[in-house]
Amino acid sequence: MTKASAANGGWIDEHHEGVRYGLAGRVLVEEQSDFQRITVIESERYGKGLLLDGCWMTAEHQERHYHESLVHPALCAAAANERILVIGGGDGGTARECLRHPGVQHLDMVEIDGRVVELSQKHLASLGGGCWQDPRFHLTVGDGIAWAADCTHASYDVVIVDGSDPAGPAEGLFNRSFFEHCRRILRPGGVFATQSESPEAFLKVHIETVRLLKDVFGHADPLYGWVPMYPSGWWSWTFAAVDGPRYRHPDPERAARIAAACEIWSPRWQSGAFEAMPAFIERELLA
Ligand code: SPD
Repeated sequence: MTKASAANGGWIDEHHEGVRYGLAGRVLVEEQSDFQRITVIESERYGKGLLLDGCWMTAEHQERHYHESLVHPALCAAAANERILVIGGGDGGTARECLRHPGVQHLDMVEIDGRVVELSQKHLASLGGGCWQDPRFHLTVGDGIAWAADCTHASYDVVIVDGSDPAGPAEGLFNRSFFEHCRRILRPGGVFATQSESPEAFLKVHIETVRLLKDVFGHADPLYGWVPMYPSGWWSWTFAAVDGPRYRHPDPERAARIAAACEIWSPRWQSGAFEAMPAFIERELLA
């Protein structure tokens, strides 16, 4: 069970399977939306941060680990990166990284919880940066699963899922029929990307997600990195494509332009991160 103890003597913790992952700080906002409990905090080390249903989502001074890893392998390698769909991502960090790519002409972001967007705009403004005003950016507050199901085929060059753990509103973001719609709405040469949990703290979900994506798309590979505030700190993102593992081969021109201003991502880092599959995961995936 995962829960946060927000008023725990100056510590804000996510509890997960007998371990606490905490930051020293104070709670700024705590409220129940129509979908989840939203907590905004001010931490000593990482600036302002966001929890949903007691689980760490992001924080100002470490969000780039997560958002750069999720976005750039896909946008640097899809055949085109003109039309992008982001499902979830209400804090704006994923959209911000996508919009750094000059090839992007239109980005739809479909976030189920409008309060996450409002509170992020107010308290975590650096996450979205200029995305909220960017004319290429189009926000819909609604159900991303229904959006994907209702889309006509071949609508997007890249589909990115930036959801929370598979419980509550994000549960349906990890199942076969959702992934099949994501494949259907990708243009030829398109790339799908999703956060795929921790190989330590969420091993079963991680393995099942990678297996399912391989089955649905034909090609899928996890990339391993870290998000220090998340359970275990060790995290993964999985990329999938129909026509081959094109996400492993960033276009050199796109990559050079983007990597110059990245904190974590570079073609070299990405290459190592795809190779950094631990032996026990390799065995599981081969089984
Ligand atoms: N266990 C946390 C998984 C959260 C993934 N989404 C984070 C949202 C950042 N934009």
